[in-house]
Amino acid sequence: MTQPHPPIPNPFAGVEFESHSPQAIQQDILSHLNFALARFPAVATSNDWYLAAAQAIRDRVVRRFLATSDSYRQLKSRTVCFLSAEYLPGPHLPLMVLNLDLHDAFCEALQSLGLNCHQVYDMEEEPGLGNGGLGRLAACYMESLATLQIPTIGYGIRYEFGIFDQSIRDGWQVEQTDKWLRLGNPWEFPHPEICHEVKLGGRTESYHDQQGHYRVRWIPERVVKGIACDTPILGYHVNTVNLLRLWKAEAIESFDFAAFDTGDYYGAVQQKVQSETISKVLYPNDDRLAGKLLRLAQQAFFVSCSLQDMIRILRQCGDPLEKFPEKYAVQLNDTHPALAIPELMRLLVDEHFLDWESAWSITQRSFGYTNHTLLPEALETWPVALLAQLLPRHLEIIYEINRRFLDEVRLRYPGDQQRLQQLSLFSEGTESRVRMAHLACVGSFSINGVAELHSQLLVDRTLQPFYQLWPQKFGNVTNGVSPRRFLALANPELSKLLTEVVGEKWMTELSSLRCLERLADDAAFQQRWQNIKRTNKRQLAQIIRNRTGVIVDPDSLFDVQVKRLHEYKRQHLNVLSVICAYMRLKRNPNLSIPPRTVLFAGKAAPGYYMAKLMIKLINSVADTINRDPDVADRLRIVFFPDYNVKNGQLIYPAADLSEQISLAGMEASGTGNMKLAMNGALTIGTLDGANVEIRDEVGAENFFLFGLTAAEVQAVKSSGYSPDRYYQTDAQLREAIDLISSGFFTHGDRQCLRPLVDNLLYHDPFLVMADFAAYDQCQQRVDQIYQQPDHWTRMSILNTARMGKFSSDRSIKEYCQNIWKVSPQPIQLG
Ligand code: 26W
Repeated sequence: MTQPHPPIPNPFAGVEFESHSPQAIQQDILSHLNFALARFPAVATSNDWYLAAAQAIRDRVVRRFLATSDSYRQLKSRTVCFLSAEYLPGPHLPLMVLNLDLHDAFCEALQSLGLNCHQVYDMEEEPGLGNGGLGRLAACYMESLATLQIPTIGYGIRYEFGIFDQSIRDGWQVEQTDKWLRLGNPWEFPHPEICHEVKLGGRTESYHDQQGHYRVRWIPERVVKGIACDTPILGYHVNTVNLLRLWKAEAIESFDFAAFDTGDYYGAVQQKVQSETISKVLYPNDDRLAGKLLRLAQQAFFVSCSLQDMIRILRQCGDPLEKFPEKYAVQLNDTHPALAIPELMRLLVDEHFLDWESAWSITQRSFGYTNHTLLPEALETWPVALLAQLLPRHLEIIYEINRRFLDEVRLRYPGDQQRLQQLSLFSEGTESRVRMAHLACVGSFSINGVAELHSQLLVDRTLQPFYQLWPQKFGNVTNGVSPRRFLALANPELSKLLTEVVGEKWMTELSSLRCLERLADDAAFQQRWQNIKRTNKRQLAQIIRNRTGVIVDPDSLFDVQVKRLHEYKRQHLNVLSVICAYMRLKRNPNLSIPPRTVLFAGKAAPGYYMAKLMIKLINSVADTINRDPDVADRLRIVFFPDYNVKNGQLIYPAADLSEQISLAGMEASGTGNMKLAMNGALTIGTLDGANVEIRDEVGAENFFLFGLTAAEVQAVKSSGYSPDRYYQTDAQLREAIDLISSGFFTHGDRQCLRPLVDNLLYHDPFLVMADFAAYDQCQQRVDQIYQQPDHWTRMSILNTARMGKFSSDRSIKEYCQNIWKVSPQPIQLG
């Protein structure tokens, strides 16, 4: 442990050493280019300039980072510890510049060096340390927590390879490894001295200590070390810089000298390689559990490092372990970090010698659990055999938690055998498994879903028996997104207009955009609104052309479905309706519908065959339709490759229509729906996830609703669903499906898309066929209204005006008040 340093006077006290003038920034950039990168301007590459510029900005962030850390050392209030296996922060530099209020000075400084700030921003590789919604939400929350000046540490894994890069070859997805660290990461501070050891494998042994207490020790097969890699998270126009601490796995010794001495050089190095493997790569699945030992090791690794770190800090503050729940609110971002519950028990009982009851009381008062999915196949369960192999002590602890929990249940519901089975942390099937959601429920004081409907379905279905036991634990916090990133950075033109109307306050009080309502019918304002959308669409059209070769018309309706590829999200429903529109146009070239550009983007999990086939379907239909001169100026389809935060920021501002067409009851919340609506896109969607609340806010008349409700879905399924009925009775649907089957889109190949068609005809687990007619009709209403620009623009303005609720600031305030009981701690710069 580091010794506290005797106080020394602050050498910078009273010194104005941080200037925000363009000249000072320019000087700093040059100085970093010279002294940090050992380069001079004449030979500097674009990446050198990016690194030097980033470091100049970083200095200003670090000053606030240190002030924040220093102030938190004396903190008596609670710190939020956000545990998430995934973070998708997007490019850091533009956000840091915005949050420091340095945009103009920074661009001017670069200009005087002959550089353009957008070209410099473009050099940054984004950290793709997540799959989709869950990881991006974690990043929005970290940004809002800093903006709201809440002491926070985000803990996670520093994957060396994040989510794969996607390209499209012959219509199929091709995955490339993401090498985000290749050119250096200026935002990361590695702290090898902040490290914790994590045990894995082996066996346990019981013994009696000197006082005669029964104790257990774990004799691991191997031990790995986690090194802290810190990224500063700056709030908007505040001095707060919170900490994102990601753990990198290393071997405890670089070489096993015993093996080395016996001449087994490779064996010696192997151990090092094996240890480092733990944080090597992100699992690219967001649909089902890859029942992989390595994934379990990742989860155990990062929760153990994080909890040991919290205990270290607690000790450093001189507080006893009993203070843990007063010092920390630990939030579990889904069940991926749920092993934190047995791990905290293990640390308290085995390593710090607390008795079980005290340890359990500490644990239960520390954790909150957020559920992000209702899909049964995405609810994590781990085979007992796997846990026994990798985490034998955790398994014992989980058994003990379960034993005591079920005793409680027996007292509450005497003789109710079925309830015991429903609630047990273990499921009994062909192999026994641990249900991680149950573990999270039992070990937490708070359980929440991420949208009203989702939280209701948790209570009514997925976690119903837990709700009956502890209704007071349950709540809802509807997701939100950062208006700084998804409006201010993504859509500078619209932001300027918003600031002109309401002032800058919309950036932190998004509800203030309500005053736009009074301008919704103002012709001059509408014109400006349309001009901005049009400019954004022109820019996106250019990018689409550069990246895909497809030429799209900026005056067409930009219809956007961007999200992970998944059957429940129903990209194929969209495609079927596009095919129907195509056929209508072929039959009747005079059809009065506006030209449309249908844009898709998203990654498919590499092992998810149907999702990959959906990408192939989209591209096949796109190729065929885009090549047909009959519809050349009427319909275009684009698959925009490599959807990530950066590309999302290019797409949202240009969208007219936002496709949120998941089967009701399947999408926990959605957050793309919020980003798009904020940017003035109108939603076509089902009553699913946060769509329900978006529609409530913007008004039913400003939302294109279609489809079965969650309750109707359940009724259809339980009365025996037959997709074939729709094929038989709906001539248009049949024609679209037959066209795919005929090989029309696949150069005569009738086999290629067969599994997708068969799945629709004979299984259709997500009721594409049942919702088709309603969707297709709804799209025709969209066409009609788009042809009335005043009407459409009014709806668009009202969407942006009424999205206040969906700022992540609102979500975080609810977590702070209702769950974490924490309050802002402003930071003064010394
Ligand atoms: C075990 C494999 C696995 C991996 C990741 C299963 C499930 C996940 C995530 C929970 C999937 C996810 O990202 N869920 C999304 O979370 C968002 C933020 O709350 C919601 O907006 C989305 O509706 C939800 O799908």
